[in-house]
Amino acid sequence: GKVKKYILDKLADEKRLHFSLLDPYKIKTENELNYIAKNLYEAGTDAFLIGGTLGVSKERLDFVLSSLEEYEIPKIIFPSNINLISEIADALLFLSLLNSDDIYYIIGAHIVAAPIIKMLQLEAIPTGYVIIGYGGTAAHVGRARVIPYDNFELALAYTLAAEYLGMSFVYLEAGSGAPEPVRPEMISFIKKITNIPLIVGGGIKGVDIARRLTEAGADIIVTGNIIENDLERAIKIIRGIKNNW
Ligand code: 1GP
Repeated sequence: GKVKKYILDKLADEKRLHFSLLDPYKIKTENELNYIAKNLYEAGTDAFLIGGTLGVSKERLDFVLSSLEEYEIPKIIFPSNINLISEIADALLFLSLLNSDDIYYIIGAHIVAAPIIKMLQLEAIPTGYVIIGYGGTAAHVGRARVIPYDNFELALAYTLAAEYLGMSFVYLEAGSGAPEPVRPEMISFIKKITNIPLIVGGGIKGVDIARRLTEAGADIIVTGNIIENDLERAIKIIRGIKNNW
C-alpha cells in the first residue's frame, strides 16, 4: 500500500490534506488539463482523484492519467463503476457505497473488479463511501438512501461501522455540485467519537467552508467543480489548507 502509506504519513505530518478531483468527462482538451493540473500541483494539492459518475470512458480516464504522469503526487481513481480501472493509476479508492439499497454498489461491483485489480497489481484503498444530504447524480445512480444533513447520529453509525469493518478511510459525500456541503457540525460530532480518517467532498466552493470543515476535523478535503469553474478559488482553498489558513 504505497499510496495509502503516503496519505497516512502525510496526514501524520501535516494534519490536513487536499485532493483535486478531475472529471475526464468535463475536461475536454489536453491544454485545459495541463493548465489546471500544473496550477493545482504548484498550489500544493496532495493527490489527484480521477473519476466521475456519468460519461467517463476508459479511454478518457487513460488520457487524463497519462497526461498527469509528470506530477509527483498520487493519481488515484475515484471509480463510479467497474469500467474505471486502469493500470496507469497509482491506486484506486475501493469504494463501498455503504448507504446504498443496491448490493451491487456495496459488494457486487467489487467482486467483479477485484480479480482485475489483482491482475493489474493496482493498489486498492478500502474506503467506506457515505452519501449525505443532496446526493446528486452519485446518489441517484448508486441508489443511496441519503442521510439527512442534520442526522449526525446516523452518519456516525455508518462511520463507526466502516471503522469496525477495517476500512482505511470514510468518504462523506454531499454529491458533486451540492448546494450545501456536509455540515462542519456533523464532522466534529463524528470526529469526537471515531478514529478513521475522514475524506469530505461535495459542494465545497469557498475558502470559508473549507476552513470550517478542516477545523471541525475533516482530514482530507476534496474539491471538484470549483476547479473547473473558478480555479483561482480552488487554489486559495489549497493554499489555505497547506498553510494552515
Ligand atoms: C464529488 O466530492 C466530490 O464526488 C466533489 O464535489 O464537484 O461539488 O466539488 P464537487
